[in-house]
Amino acid sequence: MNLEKYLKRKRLIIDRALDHFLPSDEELPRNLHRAMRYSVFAGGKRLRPILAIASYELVGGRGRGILPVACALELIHTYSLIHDDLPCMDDDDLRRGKPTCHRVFGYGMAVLAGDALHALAFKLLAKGGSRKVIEEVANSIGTRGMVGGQAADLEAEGKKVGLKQVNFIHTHKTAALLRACIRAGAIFGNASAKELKALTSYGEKFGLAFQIMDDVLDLEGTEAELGKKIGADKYREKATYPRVIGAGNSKRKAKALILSAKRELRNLERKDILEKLADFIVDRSN
Ligand code: GRG
Repeated sequence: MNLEKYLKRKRLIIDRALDHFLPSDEELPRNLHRAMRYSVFAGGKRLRPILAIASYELVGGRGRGILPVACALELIHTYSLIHDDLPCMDDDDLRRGKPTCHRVFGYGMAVLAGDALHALAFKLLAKGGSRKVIEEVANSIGTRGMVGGQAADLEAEGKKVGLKQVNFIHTHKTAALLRACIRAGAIFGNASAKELKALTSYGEKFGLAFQIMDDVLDLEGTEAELGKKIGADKYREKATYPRVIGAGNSKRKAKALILSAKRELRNLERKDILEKLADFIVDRSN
């Protein structure tokens, strides 16, 4: 199947579902709901819900029952971006090509919009009805996942770091949620033990490669393509792969991880989309 067509079709379905699940702009408190919708519909790639759906479909899942879970993953991602952009974290003015949530709605409303998206995500996960999926996602975004990685990332700013530390940050801050998206789709679709094992390994490698390429794009991308200021990692002396091993080696590492991620799928059926998604994230420009 053509990946571009697949992405377009899934994005449409996901956006319609997000629109349905989010409170309307007119519901009180209006500014809070406007801030939530502003950030969710600012134009993300919808990679996380698409990974969950693709993984669900790989294990034989069909239909739209996965949508509350898929949308929950996008809401969690958006909450993390809103909080990450705040002055107390990365202090960014631009996200997804638009002024960041706190620039438009103020600091307090941005914190609350993130909190409310987080809460709504768990309501949707509960609607999905799988305790295992709820646990999977909660583990991936807590202290042993995204939030723990973000804490390590903040602490590493401006300090000399080694590969071990950068790997810890990347696997927790970014890869843990991506891996959970793939596992959540598989668990929701009643994956076999063999399928879940292969998809978990694929998710780990995919997640790390994704963050390494994000580091590279911060150096080599453009503001127009990325929809955010570039060079911010260097300016803030962030713990990144290029800082430790250089941009060329970082790209080689990401490509090797993607090759290895695809190899994990070799004994599975219906792997076409996940293989193409893996190539997409190393070839992407945003
Ligand atoms: C604040 C709890 C908390 C966590 C923040 C996700 C995160 C942790 C920080 C975001 C900083 C960042 C840019 C990390 C790089 C990886 C990443 C999440 C990139 C953005 O994801 P994309 O490219 O974004 O999928 P879109 O906009 O397409 O959804």
